[in-house]
Amino acid sequence: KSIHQKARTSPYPRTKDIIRTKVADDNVPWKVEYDYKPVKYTSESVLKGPVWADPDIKPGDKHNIQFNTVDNNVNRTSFICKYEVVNSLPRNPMGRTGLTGRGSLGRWGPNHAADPIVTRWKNKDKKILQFVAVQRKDNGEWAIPGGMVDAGEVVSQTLRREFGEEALNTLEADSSEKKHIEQSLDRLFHSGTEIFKGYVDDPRNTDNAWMETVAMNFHDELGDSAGLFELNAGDDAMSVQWMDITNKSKLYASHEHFIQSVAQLHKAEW
Ligand code: RP5
Ligand code: MG
Ligand code: MG
Repeated sequence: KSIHQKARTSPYPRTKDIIRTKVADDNVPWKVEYDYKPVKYTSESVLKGPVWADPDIKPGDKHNIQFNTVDNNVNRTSFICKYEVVNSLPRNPMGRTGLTGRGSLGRWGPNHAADPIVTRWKNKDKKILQFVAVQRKDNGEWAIPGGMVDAGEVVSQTLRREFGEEALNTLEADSSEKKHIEQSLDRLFHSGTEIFKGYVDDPRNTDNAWMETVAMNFHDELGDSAGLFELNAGDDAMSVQWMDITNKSKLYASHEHFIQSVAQLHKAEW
């Protein structure tokens, strides 16, 4: 079950008619040779060239992106390995996805994200953990309120910023609310535990662009800090709630896997 699944699903997110070329489990690894003809897709919003996106590259084109290194404030290294660059384009180290181009991802190669897993106990008996979950606007799935690491940003900033934007709606808060929120965030994000660092089986991944993340847990043991937050969905989240962590949770991308590790860390029920 370690090979990517969601990265091979169709239709491609936010499209109706972009259907990935089928890749059988056995054909996922690049070392398996066969007549592979993936479909090609990069979304209009990426091709328009916003700040968060790289320029378009055709196979074989000359370009000045430096892969497998930090290039112009963008981390293009992978947590998994030194990835291959074939015909000018980076190759997904987890194997084929049935689609070339970038889909809706801005960066060629790894697209780095950060996932803040904010937890509290449901009851005084400390059996069931809850985490702050958001419902994603793009597909309605429940997820950790994570987001992309901006150019020049450090991961600790991304974790805090994305939690603020998606779970507390800081983008629409007035300055006094913002000040209050920032004080609570100072306390909560002061110390966290790393849960995961690596490849995410994200439905947006392609043969040439993929998600990688650092997931960190920020836990409110006494229920007197994060536990008291006034949750307010914002930015790319349409709702937000404290969600019980159970083995029945169905979450976006590889997020189930991350919350399972959090349950284990705190010896909570699963
Ligand atoms: C997932 O996509 C990551 O784990 C993170 O939660 C998220 C980042 O993308 P956006 O929320 O910015 O779309 O792969
Ligand atoms: Mg966001
Ligand atoms: Mg997000």
